[in-house]
Amino acid sequence: MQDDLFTGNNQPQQFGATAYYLPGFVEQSAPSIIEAVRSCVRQAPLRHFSTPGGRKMSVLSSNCGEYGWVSDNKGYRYQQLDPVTERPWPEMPQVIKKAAIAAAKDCGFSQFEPDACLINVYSTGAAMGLHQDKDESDFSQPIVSFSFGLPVTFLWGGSRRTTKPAKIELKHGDVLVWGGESRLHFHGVKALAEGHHTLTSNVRINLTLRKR
Ligand SMILES: O=C(O)CCC(=O)C(=O)O
Ligand SMILES: [Mn+2]
Repeated sequence: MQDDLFTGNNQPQQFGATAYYLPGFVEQSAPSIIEAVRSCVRQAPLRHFSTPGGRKMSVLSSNCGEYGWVSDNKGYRYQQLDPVTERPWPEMPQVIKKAAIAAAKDCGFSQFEPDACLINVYSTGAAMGLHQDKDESDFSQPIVSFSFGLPVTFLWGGSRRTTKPAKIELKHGDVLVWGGESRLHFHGVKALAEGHHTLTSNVRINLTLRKR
């Protein structure tokens, strides 16, 4: 049974008021999740989004699910059609959706209904600056974030940009869940260091699951 793939017996480690680290939660299901991601990006190709300010993001992105997060000179938003293919985003693979719901539940968010999964692929040097996830309409829904492949330093800030962030070393198969009063905390990732991973080669894959 699919659910047996989730190592849900690891106790979540709290790193914020309602923010949790689940080491290795998706390690066993990683091969099937990564295969599902490959299928998605064959249908909706990876691309560098531009920020509203006109800067190209260093990470390569795509989406699966009913809605996809996009960014261009008109702003950040969710939309049902991929602006590149002008088609709906690929359906969210069940192996991804089920793992995210299970992770959220383990952290006390039993009503998580993800309808958007942002796929981020980091190559050497790619990073994400401190930001808040605030393009969603219902902040009572948490954020669930999967890491695969190369390790990276995740930055966990406060509710203001000026708070010095804490560092969390994320490795293959780790999951972060944050919601409730931690939902709008600033976060980001440091530049990816060069390396090799058997399942992802020279990149890190992040999946960020949210309800739009
Ligand atoms: O890559 C990560 O771990 C974080 C990604 C993220 O915060 C985002 O896409 O909003
Ligand atoms: Mn984010």
